[in-house]
Amino acid sequence: MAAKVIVKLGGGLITDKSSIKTPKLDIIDSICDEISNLVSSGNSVIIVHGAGSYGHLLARKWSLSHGLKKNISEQQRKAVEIVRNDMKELSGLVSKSLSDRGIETTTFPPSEWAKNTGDSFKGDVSVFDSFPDNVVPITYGDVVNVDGKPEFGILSGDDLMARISIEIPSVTHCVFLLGDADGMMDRPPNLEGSKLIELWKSGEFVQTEHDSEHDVTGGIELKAERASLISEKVEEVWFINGNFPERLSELLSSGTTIGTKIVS
Ligand code: IP8
Repeated sequence: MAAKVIVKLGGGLITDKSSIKTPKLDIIDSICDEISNLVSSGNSVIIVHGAGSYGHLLARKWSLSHGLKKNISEQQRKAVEIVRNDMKELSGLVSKSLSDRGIETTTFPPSEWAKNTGDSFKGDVSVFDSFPDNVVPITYGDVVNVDGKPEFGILSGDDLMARISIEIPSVTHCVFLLGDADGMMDRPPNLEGSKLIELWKSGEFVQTEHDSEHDVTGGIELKAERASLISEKVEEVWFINGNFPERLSELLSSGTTIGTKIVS
């Protein structure tokens, strides 16, 4: 049976997080190879991607996730425009890679259709379900307008994943592709001896580490929270190592792969 898959390309997977606007083009291409295989086999795919060094570094420098601050408002407003344009550029790299593989895409910049942050943001996600199976809609974490004094804030791709997966009735698989681990690990992946958790239930303890130097959104903790919310509705919710995108096809064809399955 054909699947409807929503995939998040983590920002740390498709960019070098520590170096401003540094895309990992070979990784983007290898993921797009895999996505084009999935689409050619009759599955439908929706892409959400993170910001990595196209968003987090400037957002952190100008405290964009905390909204407007009087003493730096001018610089912040400039930074908002820069990040929005940079995110369009990063998204353009993903859509170009897919179009090089013969896959048609349509991109929805959240700054143009979403308002407010967190998973209760305002915005109609039903549009992501309005395409033929051979067209791939793309959206991403972005700086969005926020009601009231803050004026703007950061809407994470993880919140978009939650809303799209929960509100589109036919989603069969929701996959978070990670850049630095095979799935959810029992302690930070850079620690020696950290082990893959194959099945993770919301509330089970894991020792995590938040990269606040590079990350203005919630890192693995936010992903885990949103994934467990999604797992109440979608049967197959997974964290997979995006450096091995072929694991996506393996998951679809055999029902399992190396990674973490999130259950409610
Ligand atoms: O990387 C963050 O989105 P995420 C968006 O999906 C920006 O959390 C602009 C930092």
